Amino acid sequence: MTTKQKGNGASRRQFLTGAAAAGAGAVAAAAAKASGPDPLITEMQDWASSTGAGVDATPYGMPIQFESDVVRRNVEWLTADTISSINFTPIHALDGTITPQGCAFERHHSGAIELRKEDYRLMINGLVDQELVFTYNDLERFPRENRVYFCECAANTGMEWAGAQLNGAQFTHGMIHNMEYSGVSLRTLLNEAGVKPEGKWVYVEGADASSNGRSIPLEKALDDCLVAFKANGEALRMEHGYPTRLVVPGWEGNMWVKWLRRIEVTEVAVESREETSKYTDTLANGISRKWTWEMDAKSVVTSPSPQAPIKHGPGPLVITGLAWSGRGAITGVDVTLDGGKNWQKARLAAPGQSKALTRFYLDIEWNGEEMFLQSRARDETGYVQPTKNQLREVRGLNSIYHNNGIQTWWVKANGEAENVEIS
Ligand SMILES: Nc1nc2c(c(=O)[nH]1)N[C@H]1C(S)=C(S)[C@@H](COP(=O)(O)O)O[C@H]1N2
Ligand SMILES: [Mo]
Repeated sequence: MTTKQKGNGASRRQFLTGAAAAGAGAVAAAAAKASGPDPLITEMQDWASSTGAGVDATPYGMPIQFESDVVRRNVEWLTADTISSINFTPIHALDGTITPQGCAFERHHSGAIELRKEDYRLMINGLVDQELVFTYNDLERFPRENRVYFCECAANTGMEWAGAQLNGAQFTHGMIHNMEYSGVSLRTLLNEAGVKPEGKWVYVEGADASSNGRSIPLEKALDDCLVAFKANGEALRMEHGYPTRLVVPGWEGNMWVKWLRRIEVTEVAVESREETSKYTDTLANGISRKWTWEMDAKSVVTSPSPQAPIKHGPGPLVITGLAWSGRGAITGVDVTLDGGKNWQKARLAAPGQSKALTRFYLDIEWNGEEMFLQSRARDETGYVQPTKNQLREVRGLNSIYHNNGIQTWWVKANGEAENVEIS
Protein backbone atom coordinates (compact mmCIF):
# COMPACT_ATOMS: atom_id res chain seq x y z
CA MET A 1 0.00 0.00 0.00
CA THR A 2 2.78 2.42 0.90
CA THR A 3 4.57 1.53 -2.30
CA LYS A 4 1.53 2.31 -4.41
CA GLN A 5 0.78 5.59 -2.72
CA LYS A 6 4.38 6.66 -3.00
CA GLY A 7 4.13 6.09 -6.74
CA ASN A 8 7.46 7.69 -7.60
CA GLY A 9 9.70 4.70 -8.13
CA ALA A 10 11.83 5.43 -5.08
CA SER A 11 13.60 2.37 -3.79
CA ARG A 12 12.44 0.57 -0.67
CA ARG A 13 15.70 1.47 1.03
CA GLN A 14 15.16 5.19 0.30
CA PHE A 15 11.62 4.86 1.55
CA LEU A 16 12.65 3.18 4.76
CA THR A 17 15.42 5.72 5.31
CA GLY A 18 12.94 8.53 4.77
CA ALA A 19 10.49 6.94 7.15
CA ALA A 20 13.13 6.62 9.83
CA ALA A 21 14.22 10.22 9.36
CA ALA A 22 10.76 11.77 9.27
CA GLY A 23 9.16 9.34 11.71
CA ALA A 24 6.63 6.74 10.63
CA GLY A 25 3.69 8.94 11.63
CA ALA A 26 4.74 11.72 9.30
CA VAL A 27 5.06 9.34 6.34
CA ALA A 28 1.66 7.81 7.05
CA ALA A 29 0.10 11.28 7.25
CA ALA A 30 1.75 12.33 3.99
CA ALA A 31 0.55 9.16 2.27
CA ALA A 32 -3.01 9.71 3.49
CA LYS A 33 -2.95 13.33 2.38
CA ALA A 34 -1.69 12.36 -1.05
CA SER A 35 -4.65 10.08 -1.73
CA GLY A 36 -7.41 11.93 0.18
CA PRO A 37 -9.84 10.38 2.64
CA ASP A 38 -10.21 6.65 2.02
CA PRO A 39 -13.86 5.61 2.40
CA LEU A 40 -12.70 2.08 3.20
CA ILE A 41 -11.26 3.56 6.37
CA THR A 42 -13.53 6.54 7.08
CA GLU A 43 -16.93 5.00 6.34
CA MET A 44 -18.80 2.23 8.13
CA GLN A 45 -18.67 -0.93 6.03
CA ASP A 46 -21.32 -3.67 5.71
CA TRP A 47 -19.01 -6.28 7.19
CA ALA A 48 -18.60 -4.24 10.36
CA SER A 49 -22.24 -3.24 10.83
CA SER A 50 -23.86 -6.68 10.61
CA THR A 51 -22.91 -10.18 11.72
CA GLY A 52 -20.93 -12.65 9.62
CA ALA A 53 -21.43 -16.35 8.84
CA GLY A 54 -22.09 -18.64 11.79
CA VAL A 55 -19.93 -21.61 12.66
CA ASP A 56 -22.57 -23.91 11.19
CA ALA A 57 -22.22 -22.35 7.73
CA THR A 58 -19.16 -24.33 6.67
CA PRO A 59 -18.78 -27.78 8.27
CA TYR A 60 -15.92 -28.28 5.82
CA GLY A 61 -14.40 -24.98 4.70
CA MET A 62 -13.90 -24.06 1.08
CA PRO A 63 -11.76 -21.19 -0.23
CA ILE A 64 -13.49 -17.80 -0.10
CA GLN A 65 -15.36 -16.90 -3.32
CA PHE A 66 -12.77 -14.24 -4.26
CA GLU A 67 -10.19 -16.99 -4.77
CA SER A 68 -12.33 -18.93 -7.23
CA ASP A 69 -9.75 -18.64 -10.01
CA VAL A 70 -7.18 -20.59 -8.00
CA VAL A 71 -8.23 -23.94 -9.44
CA ARG A 72 -6.92 -26.83 -11.49
CA ARG A 73 -7.07 -26.20 -15.20
CA ASN A 74 -6.83 -28.28 -18.36
CA VAL A 75 -5.18 -27.67 -21.68
CA GLU A 76 -8.03 -28.26 -24.10
CA TRP A 77 -6.06 -29.59 -27.07
CA LEU A 78 -4.20 -31.96 -24.78
CA THR A 79 -7.16 -33.35 -22.86
CA ALA A 80 -10.15 -33.72 -25.16
CA ASP A 81 -10.91 -36.90 -23.17
CA THR A 82 -11.38 -36.20 -19.46
CA ILE A 83 -11.19 -39.83 -18.27
CA SER A 84 -7.66 -40.70 -19.37
CA SER A 85 -6.52 -37.24 -18.61
CA ILE A 86 -4.57 -34.68 -16.66
CA ASN A 87 -5.08 -31.27 -15.10
CA PHE A 88 -2.63 -28.77 -13.66
CA THR A 89 -1.89 -27.25 -10.24
CA PRO A 90 -2.29 -23.43 -10.15
CA ILE A 91 1.32 -22.99 -8.98
CA HIS A 92 1.31 -19.37 -10.22
CA ALA A 93 -1.18 -18.47 -7.46
CA LEU A 94 0.16 -20.54 -4.53
CA ASP A 95 2.90 -19.68 -2.06
CA GLY A 96 4.90 -21.68 0.45
CA THR A 97 5.53 -25.29 -0.52
CA ILE A 98 2.54 -27.43 0.52
CA THR A 99 -0.05 -28.03 -2.20
CA PRO A 100 -3.65 -28.16 -0.94
CA GLN A 101 -5.21 -31.43 -2.13
CA GLY A 102 -8.18 -29.58 -3.60
CA CYS A 103 -6.10 -27.93 -6.32
CA ALA A 104 -3.29 -30.48 -6.69
CA PHE A 105 -3.00 -31.80 -10.26
CA GLU A 106 -4.64 -35.12 -11.07
CA ARG A 107 -3.58 -37.70 -13.59
CA HIS A 108 -5.53 -40.85 -14.18
CA HIS A 109 -5.65 -43.37 -16.98
CA SER A 110 -9.20 -44.63 -16.42
CA GLY A 111 -10.83 -42.05 -14.16
CA ALA A 112 -10.76 -41.55 -10.38
CA ILE A 113 -12.59 -44.31 -8.52
CA GLU A 114 -14.63 -44.26 -5.30
CA LEU A 115 -13.30 -47.08 -3.15
CA ARG A 116 -14.63 -47.51 0.40
CA LYS A 117 -12.17 -48.41 3.17
CA GLU A 118 -14.39 -51.43 3.91
CA ASP A 119 -13.93 -52.71 0.35
CA TYR A 120 -10.19 -52.08 0.32
CA ARG A 121 -7.67 -54.96 0.22
CA LEU A 122 -3.90 -54.85 -0.26
CA MET A 123 -2.21 -58.09 -1.34
CA ILE A 124 1.50 -58.88 -1.11
CA ASN A 125 2.35 -61.95 -3.18
CA GLY A 126 5.09 -63.50 -5.31
CA LEU A 127 8.56 -64.21 -3.92
CA VAL A 128 7.70 -63.86 -0.23
CA ASP A 129 7.77 -66.29 2.70
CA GLN A 130 4.13 -65.60 3.49
CA GLU A 131 1.62 -64.14 1.03
CA LEU A 132 -0.54 -61.59 2.86
CA VAL A 133 -3.73 -59.60 2.41
CA PHE A 134 -4.27 -56.46 4.50
CA THR A 135 -7.51 -54.63 5.14
CA TYR A 136 -7.43 -50.88 5.64
CA ASN A 137 -7.73 -51.38 9.40
CA ASP A 138 -4.76 -53.76 9.35
CA LEU A 139 -2.61 -51.09 7.69
CA GLU A 140 -3.50 -48.55 10.37
CA ARG A 141 -1.97 -50.81 13.05
CA PHE A 142 1.60 -50.62 11.67
CA PRO A 143 3.93 -47.88 12.95
CA ARG A 144 3.33 -44.73 10.94
CA GLU A 145 5.62 -42.09 9.43
CA ASN A 146 5.09 -38.51 8.26
CA ARG A 147 7.12 -37.13 5.36
CA VAL A 148 6.86 -34.32 2.79
CA TYR A 149 7.57 -35.09 -0.87
CA PHE A 150 6.86 -33.69 -4.31
CA CYS A 151 5.09 -35.82 -6.93
CA GLU A 152 5.85 -34.75 -10.50
CA CYS A 153 4.42 -36.40 -13.60
CA ALA A 154 7.29 -37.31 -15.94
CA ALA A 155 5.34 -35.44 -18.65
CA ASN A 156 5.52 -32.15 -16.75
CA THR A 157 6.86 -29.51 -19.19
CA GLY A 158 6.70 -32.19 -21.90
CA MET A 159 4.78 -29.96 -24.32
CA GLU A 160 7.73 -27.54 -24.37
CA TRP A 161 10.28 -29.79 -26.11
CA ALA A 162 9.72 -28.26 -29.54
CA GLY A 163 9.64 -24.67 -28.29
CA ALA A 164 7.62 -22.36 -26.04
CA GLN A 165 3.99 -23.56 -26.18
CA LEU A 166 1.84 -22.85 -23.16
CA ASN A 167 1.33 -19.45 -21.61
CA GLY A 168 1.45 -19.99 -17.88
CA ALA A 169 3.47 -21.71 -15.16
CA GLN A 170 0.33 -23.72 -14.32
CA PHE A 171 0.42 -25.28 -17.79
CA THR A 172 4.17 -25.56 -18.32
CA HIS A 173 5.07 -26.74 -14.81
CA GLY A 174 1.81 -27.56 -12.99
CA MET A 175 1.96 -31.37 -13.16
CA ILE A 176 3.47 -31.29 -9.68
CA HIS A 177 2.26 -31.26 -6.10
CA ASN A 178 3.96 -31.41 -2.71
CA MET A 179 2.24 -32.90 0.32
CA GLU A 180 2.91 -34.19 3.79
CA TYR A 181 2.11 -37.91 3.71
CA SER A 182 1.23 -40.08 6.67
CA GLY A 183 1.44 -43.81 6.17
CA VAL A 184 3.34 -47.03 6.64
CA SER A 185 6.77 -47.61 5.19
CA LEU A 186 6.67 -50.12 2.34
CA ARG A 187 9.70 -51.76 3.95
CA THR A 188 7.61 -52.56 7.05
CA LEU A 189 4.97 -54.35 4.95
CA LEU A 190 7.52 -56.23 2.84
CA ASN A 191 9.35 -57.35 5.98
CA GLU A 192 6.05 -58.59 7.39
CA ALA A 193 5.70 -60.85 4.32
CA GLY A 194 9.41 -61.72 4.22
CA VAL A 195 11.10 -61.18 0.84
CA LYS A 196 12.82 -64.29 -0.54
CA PRO A 197 16.48 -63.94 -1.62
CA GLU A 198 15.49 -64.29 -5.33
CA GLY A 199 13.18 -61.25 -5.04
CA LYS A 200 14.75 -58.29 -6.83
CA TRP A 201 11.76 -56.17 -7.91
CA VAL A 202 8.24 -55.33 -6.81
CA TYR A 203 5.39 -54.92 -9.27
CA VAL A 204 2.79 -52.50 -7.90
CA GLU A 205 -0.71 -52.00 -9.25
CA GLY A 206 -3.89 -50.08 -8.48
CA ALA A 207 -7.53 -51.13 -8.13
CA ASP A 208 -8.73 -48.91 -11.00
CA ALA A 209 -9.47 -50.29 -14.47
CA SER A 210 -6.09 -49.14 -15.83
CA SER A 211 -4.24 -50.69 -12.84
CA ASN A 212 -1.25 -48.54 -13.88
CA GLY A 213 1.22 -51.36 -13.05
CA ARG A 214 4.87 -50.48 -12.56
CA SER A 215 8.05 -52.36 -11.61
CA ILE A 216 10.20 -50.85 -8.86
CA PRO A 217 13.65 -52.20 -7.89
CA LEU A 218 13.52 -53.86 -4.46
CA GLU A 219 16.29 -51.55 -3.26
CA LYS A 220 14.01 -48.51 -3.74
CA ALA A 221 11.00 -50.35 -2.29
CA LEU A 222 13.00 -51.04 0.88
CA ASP A 223 14.44 -47.52 1.00
CA ASP A 224 11.98 -44.62 1.36
CA CYS A 225 8.63 -45.66 -0.21
CA LEU A 226 5.43 -45.20 1.80
CA VAL A 227 1.95 -46.64 1.61
CA ALA A 228 0.15 -43.38 2.45
CA PHE A 229 -3.35 -42.91 3.85
CA LYS A 230 -3.29 -39.20 4.57
CA ALA A 231 -2.03 -36.13 2.80
CA ASN A 232 -1.63 -32.76 4.53
CA GLY A 233 -3.24 -34.24 7.61
CA GLU A 234 -6.49 -35.50 6.13
CA ALA A 235 -7.60 -38.56 4.21
CA LEU A 236 -6.39 -38.74 0.62
CA ARG A 237 -8.91 -37.26 -1.76
CA MET A 238 -10.54 -39.69 -4.17
CA GLU A 239 -8.52 -38.29 -7.05
CA HIS A 240 -5.23 -38.86 -5.25
CA GLY A 241 -5.94 -42.52 -4.48
CA TYR A 242 -8.25 -42.86 -1.45
CA PRO A 243 -7.89 -44.85 0.70
CA THR A 244 -4.16 -45.49 -0.02
CA ARG A 245 -1.51 -44.60 -2.53
CA LEU A 246 2.12 -45.50 -2.98
CA VAL A 247 4.62 -42.67 -2.44
CA VAL A 248 7.88 -43.18 -4.36
CA PRO A 249 10.00 -40.17 -3.30
CA GLY A 250 11.89 -38.37 -6.05
CA TRP A 251 10.72 -40.77 -8.77
CA GLU A 252 8.33 -40.06 -11.62
CA GLY A 253 4.66 -39.63 -10.70
CA ASN A 254 3.53 -42.62 -12.76
CA MET A 255 5.10 -44.96 -10.18
CA TRP A 256 3.05 -43.42 -7.35
CA VAL A 257 0.28 -46.00 -7.76
CA LYS A 258 -3.10 -44.83 -6.47
CA TRP A 259 -5.79 -47.10 -4.99
CA LEU A 260 -2.88 -49.49 -4.32
CA ARG A 261 -4.18 -53.07 -4.36
CA ARG A 262 -1.24 -55.42 -5.00
CA ILE A 263 2.51 -55.65 -4.51
CA GLU A 264 4.12 -58.65 -6.17
CA VAL A 265 7.73 -59.47 -5.41
CA THR A 266 9.38 -60.68 -8.62
CA GLU A 267 12.81 -61.72 -9.86
CA VAL A 268 12.73 -59.54 -12.98
CA ALA A 269 10.88 -56.41 -14.03
CA VAL A 270 7.44 -57.00 -15.58
CA GLU A 271 8.08 -54.54 -18.48
CA SER A 272 4.47 -53.36 -18.40
CA ARG A 273 2.92 -50.90 -20.84
CA GLU A 274 3.63 -48.00 -18.50
CA GLU A 275 7.37 -48.73 -18.51
CA THR A 276 7.93 -49.70 -22.15
CA SER A 277 5.67 -48.00 -24.69
CA LYS A 278 5.10 -45.15 -22.23
CA TYR A 279 7.40 -43.38 -19.78
CA THR A 280 10.49 -44.07 -21.90
CA ASP A 281 12.39 -41.36 -23.75
CA THR A 282 13.15 -41.84 -27.44
CA LEU A 283 16.44 -40.23 -28.44
CA ALA A 284 17.35 -38.68 -31.82
CA ASN A 285 18.72 -42.03 -33.07
CA GLY A 286 15.44 -43.80 -32.34
CA ILE A 287 16.78 -45.71 -29.33
CA SER A 288 14.75 -45.18 -26.16
CA ARG A 289 16.05 -44.60 -22.67
CA LYS A 290 14.17 -46.66 -20.11
CA TRP A 291 14.13 -46.85 -16.30
CA THR A 292 14.39 -43.05 -16.18
CA TRP A 293 12.83 -43.01 -12.74
CA GLU A 294 14.47 -40.10 -10.97
CA MET A 295 13.20 -36.58 -11.52
CA ASP A 296 16.12 -34.28 -12.35
CA ALA A 297 16.62 -30.97 -10.53
CA LYS A 298 14.30 -28.31 -11.87
CA SER A 299 12.86 -24.91 -11.00
CA VAL A 300 10.43 -22.30 -12.30
CA VAL A 301 9.56 -18.71 -11.46
CA THR A 302 5.88 -18.82 -10.48
CA SER A 303 5.44 -15.04 -10.12
CA PRO A 304 5.70 -12.90 -12.07
CA SER A 305 4.61 -15.20 -14.90
CA PRO A 306 1.99 -15.09 -17.67
CA GLN A 307 -0.91 -15.81 -15.28
CA ALA A 308 0.61 -13.65 -12.54
CA PRO A 309 1.58 -10.35 -14.19
CA ILE A 310 3.15 -7.45 -12.27
CA LYS A 311 0.32 -5.16 -11.17
CA HIS A 312 2.36 -2.21 -9.93
CA GLY A 313 4.91 0.27 -11.20
CA PRO A 314 8.68 0.32 -10.71
CA GLY A 315 10.12 -0.27 -7.25
CA PRO A 316 10.00 -3.21 -4.87
CA LEU A 317 9.09 -6.45 -6.66
CA VAL A 318 8.92 -9.93 -5.15
CA ILE A 319 10.09 -12.60 -7.59
CA THR A 320 9.27 -16.09 -6.38
CA GLY A 321 9.31 -19.67 -7.55
CA LEU A 322 9.76 -23.34 -6.76
CA ALA A 323 12.74 -25.69 -7.06
CA TRP A 324 13.03 -29.43 -6.53
CA SER A 325 15.18 -32.47 -7.17
CA GLY A 326 14.45 -36.18 -7.14
CA ARG A 327 18.04 -36.82 -6.06
CA GLY A 328 17.94 -34.96 -2.76
CA ALA A 329 17.79 -31.44 -1.40
CA ILE A 330 17.98 -28.19 -3.35
CA THR A 331 21.13 -26.36 -2.26
CA GLY A 332 20.73 -23.17 -4.28
CA VAL A 333 18.69 -21.30 -6.87
CA ASP A 334 19.99 -18.53 -9.12
CA VAL A 335 17.73 -16.03 -10.86
CA THR A 336 18.53 -13.87 -13.91
CA LEU A 337 16.59 -10.82 -15.07
CA ASP A 338 18.39 -10.58 -18.42
CA GLY A 339 18.08 -14.02 -19.94
CA GLY A 340 21.16 -15.53 -18.38
CA LYS A 341 23.84 -12.84 -18.71
CA ASN A 342 23.89 -12.01 -14.99
CA TRP A 343 22.74 -14.35 -12.23
CA GLN A 344 21.81 -13.52 -8.64
CA LYS A 345 21.49 -15.90 -5.73
CA ALA A 346 17.85 -16.30 -4.70
CA ARG A 347 16.85 -16.59 -1.03
CA LEU A 348 15.54 -20.01 -0.03
CA ALA A 349 12.53 -19.61 2.27
CA ALA A 350 13.79 -22.62 4.22
CA PRO A 351 16.75 -24.95 3.75
CA GLY A 352 16.02 -27.46 0.95
CA GLN A 353 14.40 -30.71 2.11
CA SER A 354 15.19 -33.93 0.30
CA LYS A 355 12.80 -34.71 -2.61
CA ALA A 356 10.40 -31.92 -1.62
CA LEU A 357 9.58 -28.52 -3.07
CA THR A 358 11.73 -25.56 -2.03
CA ARG A 359 10.34 -22.02 -2.20
CA PHE A 360 12.71 -19.27 -3.34
CA TYR A 361 12.44 -15.47 -3.39
CA LEU A 362 14.41 -12.68 -5.00
CA ASP A 363 13.38 -9.25 -3.71
CA ILE A 364 14.43 -6.61 -6.23
CA GLU A 365 14.00 -2.97 -7.10
CA TRP A 366 12.38 -3.28 -10.52
CA ASN A 367 13.43 -0.50 -12.88
CA GLY A 368 10.20 -0.83 -14.85
CA GLU A 369 11.95 -2.24 -17.90
CA GLU A 370 11.36 -5.58 -19.61
CA MET A 371 13.03 -8.66 -18.14
CA PHE A 372 13.90 -12.13 -19.38
CA LEU A 373 13.34 -13.98 -16.13
CA GLN A 374 14.84 -17.41 -15.54
CA SER A 375 15.66 -19.58 -12.53
CA ARG A 376 18.32 -22.28 -12.26
CA ALA A 377 18.34 -24.93 -9.52
CA ARG A 378 21.25 -26.80 -8.00
CA ASP A 379 20.91 -29.93 -5.86
CA GLU A 380 23.02 -31.63 -3.23
CA THR A 381 24.69 -33.90 -5.80
CA GLY A 382 26.14 -30.78 -7.47
CA TYR A 383 23.85 -31.16 -10.50
CA VAL A 384 22.83 -27.87 -12.12
CA GLN A 385 19.58 -27.47 -14.07
CA PRO A 386 20.44 -27.29 -17.81
CA THR A 387 19.20 -24.89 -20.48
CA LYS A 388 16.60 -26.26 -22.89
CA ASN A 389 19.19 -26.27 -25.66
CA GLN A 390 21.72 -28.21 -23.58
CA LEU A 391 18.99 -30.75 -22.93
CA ARG A 392 18.02 -30.99 -26.61
CA GLU A 393 21.65 -31.60 -27.61
CA VAL A 394 21.67 -34.76 -25.51
CA ARG A 395 18.07 -35.88 -25.79
CA GLY A 396 16.95 -34.72 -29.25
CA LEU A 397 13.38 -33.64 -29.98
CA ASN A 398 11.49 -36.96 -29.79
CA SER A 399 11.05 -36.88 -26.04
CA ILE A 400 7.92 -36.13 -24.06
CA TYR A 401 9.10 -36.90 -20.55
CA HIS A 402 11.76 -35.50 -18.25
CA ASN A 403 12.08 -31.98 -19.60
CA ASN A 404 13.81 -30.05 -16.80
CA GLY A 405 15.24 -27.23 -18.94
CA ILE A 406 15.43 -23.63 -17.74
CA GLN A 407 12.17 -21.70 -18.34
CA THR A 408 12.13 -18.10 -19.62
CA TRP A 409 9.37 -15.57 -18.96
CA TRP A 410 9.53 -12.37 -21.01
CA VAL A 411 8.17 -9.79 -18.57
CA LYS A 412 7.27 -6.62 -20.44
CA ALA A 413 7.38 -3.03 -19.18
CA ASN A 414 3.58 -3.13 -18.69
CA GLY A 415 4.02 -6.07 -16.31
CA GLU A 416 2.54 -8.75 -18.56
CA ALA A 417 4.58 -11.89 -19.13
CA GLU A 418 4.92 -14.39 -21.96
CA ASN A 419 6.45 -17.84 -22.37
CA VAL A 420 9.47 -17.47 -24.68
CA GLU A 421 12.78 -19.09 -25.47
CA ILE A 422 16.09 -17.35 -25.83
CA SER A 423 18.24 -18.66 -28.66
N1 LIG B 1 -3.89 -46.57 -10.07
C1 LIG B 1 -3.38 -45.53 -10.70
N2 LIG B 1 -2.31 -44.91 -10.20
C2 LIG B 1 -1.76 -43.85 -10.84
C3 LIG B 1 -2.28 -43.40 -12.07
C4 LIG B 1 -3.42 -44.08 -12.58
O1 LIG B 1 -3.97 -43.74 -13.63
N3 LIG B 1 -3.95 -45.13 -11.88
N4 LIG B 1 -1.65 -42.34 -12.71
C5 LIG B 1 -0.24 -42.14 -12.39
C6 LIG B 1 0.35 -40.92 -12.92
S1 LIG B 1 0.78 -40.95 -14.58
C7 LIG B 1 0.70 -39.87 -12.12
S2 LIG B 1 1.56 -38.55 -12.74
C8 LIG B 1 0.30 -39.80 -10.69
C9 LIG B 1 -0.54 -38.57 -10.42
O2 LIG B 1 -0.99 -38.50 -9.12
P1 LIG B 1 -2.16 -37.48 -8.72
O3 LIG B 1 -3.37 -37.78 -9.57
O4 LIG B 1 -2.37 -37.62 -7.29
O5 LIG B 1 -1.65 -36.11 -9.07
O6 LIG B 1 -0.44 -40.94 -10.30
C10 LIG B 1 0.00 -42.17 -10.88
N5 LIG B 1 -0.70 -43.26 -10.26
MO1 LIG C 1 2.20 -39.13 -15.02
